[in-house]
Amino acid sequence: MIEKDSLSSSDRYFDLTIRNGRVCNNDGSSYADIGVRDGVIVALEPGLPAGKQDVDARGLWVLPGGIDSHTHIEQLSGMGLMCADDFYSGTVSAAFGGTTTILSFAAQHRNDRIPDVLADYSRRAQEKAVIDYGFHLILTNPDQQALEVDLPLAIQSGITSLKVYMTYDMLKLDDYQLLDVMAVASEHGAMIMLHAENHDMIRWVARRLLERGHTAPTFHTVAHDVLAESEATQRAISLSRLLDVPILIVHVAGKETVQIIRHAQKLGAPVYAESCPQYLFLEASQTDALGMEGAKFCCSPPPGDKESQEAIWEGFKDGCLTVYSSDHAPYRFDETGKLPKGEATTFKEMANGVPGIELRLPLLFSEGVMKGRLTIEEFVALTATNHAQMYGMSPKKGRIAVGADADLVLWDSEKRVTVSADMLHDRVGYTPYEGRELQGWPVQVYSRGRCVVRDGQLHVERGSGQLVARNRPEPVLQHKPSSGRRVFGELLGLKKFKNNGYE
Ligand code: DUC
Ligand code: ZN
Ligand code: ZN
Repeated sequence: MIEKDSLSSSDRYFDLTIRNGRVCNNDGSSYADIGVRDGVIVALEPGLPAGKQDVDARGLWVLPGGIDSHTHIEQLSGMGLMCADDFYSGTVSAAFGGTTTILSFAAQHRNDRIPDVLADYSRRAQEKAVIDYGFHLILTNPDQQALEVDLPLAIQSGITSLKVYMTYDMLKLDDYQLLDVMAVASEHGAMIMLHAENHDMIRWVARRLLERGHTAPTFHTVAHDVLAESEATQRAISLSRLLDVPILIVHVAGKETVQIIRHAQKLGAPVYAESCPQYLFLEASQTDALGMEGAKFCCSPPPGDKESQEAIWEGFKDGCLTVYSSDHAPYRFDETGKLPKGEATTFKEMANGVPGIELRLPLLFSEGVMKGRLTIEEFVALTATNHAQMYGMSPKKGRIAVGADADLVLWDSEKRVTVSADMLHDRVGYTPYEGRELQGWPVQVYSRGRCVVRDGQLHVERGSGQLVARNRPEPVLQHKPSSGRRVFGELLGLKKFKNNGYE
């Protein structure tokens, strides 16, 4: 039996205890104390003795650290624009918002070799990150070397997810290439994340708009019609069903897209989906009267109308949408990002994306949990547990449990905050959520038992984050090849990932 609180702090068994808080996971909550040694949770029960560092969490929720599985950090865009956040500022900002793990993108440009890309991003993150991190590969050149050598090696090394684009001149893969990549993912066990928008619809509409002088940011929304998203999503799902391989549609915006995904899921297709704060809390019409300022709200796909917002809420509630990520795309409102040609920048030339890494969780806590749209368990699932499962980080990440990393966030559900760009820790300089009143805030943040944020201060060093070891995604491991596609797969020599495949 461990001695009680009278032990001197150097004799205490736990390095850290968090006591008297209400601990919540994706499947329930209870009052329990948490004991941490060497960065790992080793005890979880009421009545633990104090550790060397003892935190009183009375009156607070203790939740798993947030996992943000869609962030763009220190990434060069296809248009050659560099994000404003590097792995230091991006991870500091994430931590202040209650996130303890990010997955970011290692972006291949068409002439880059995949091993070089991965090595480059890993080196930069290792030097700067203050919380744990991992990478998805953005694949833009699925040539023979990539398909036969580099991708299989990357997947085996733990890069078990990759993002591919169906639009953007510099990034886009055609359907044939998408099938090639899906076949590799199926054979080696990786999750394909798809940016699903119809390239030619966008290109055609954009040209007509520009020819008629409609260049302002608000026309970005017109060019990216909701049908571009829903058509491409339907097509991506058909391609994935042809090969019977799991996919995840990222940054879902529109109601029709949610309906298409739900329909496919009802048919038993292994289709997963993500949405983001901008599709719950921003609206297309917000850019109408803003002139160039509208660029601060522009991302792809663009936010929809009220009905689409409702559909995203419903999708989160009924499990159609599995992960809630920021899609933090930090571009400044100047020539480095949103305005490469100053006031003369057209909607086609501005950097795409909005910042949100720090406000992702407070927005959902306030609007979802505090307003009764989500239970706190659903909040935990959408912000942490499901990400860990989706990207092969369970059981170390995403839950408060013995054996898991001590990634813990103390939430004060009474604390009220008015959002302003000045209080945030990214390097963007604005937020599309300026002036919002939020209730509930992450007041203390621990990563592998290290206090990262407390009393509004950062307590860890640059470079103290670690690369997260990643297994294959659970939806990939659990996927049972459909018997209806077996003969087809055998005829084409499609090998399934060995753990559950045909062999
Ligand atoms: N896709 C993203 O995932 N983020 C920003 C812009 C984009 O097109
Ligand atoms: Zn995208
Ligand atoms: Zn993104």
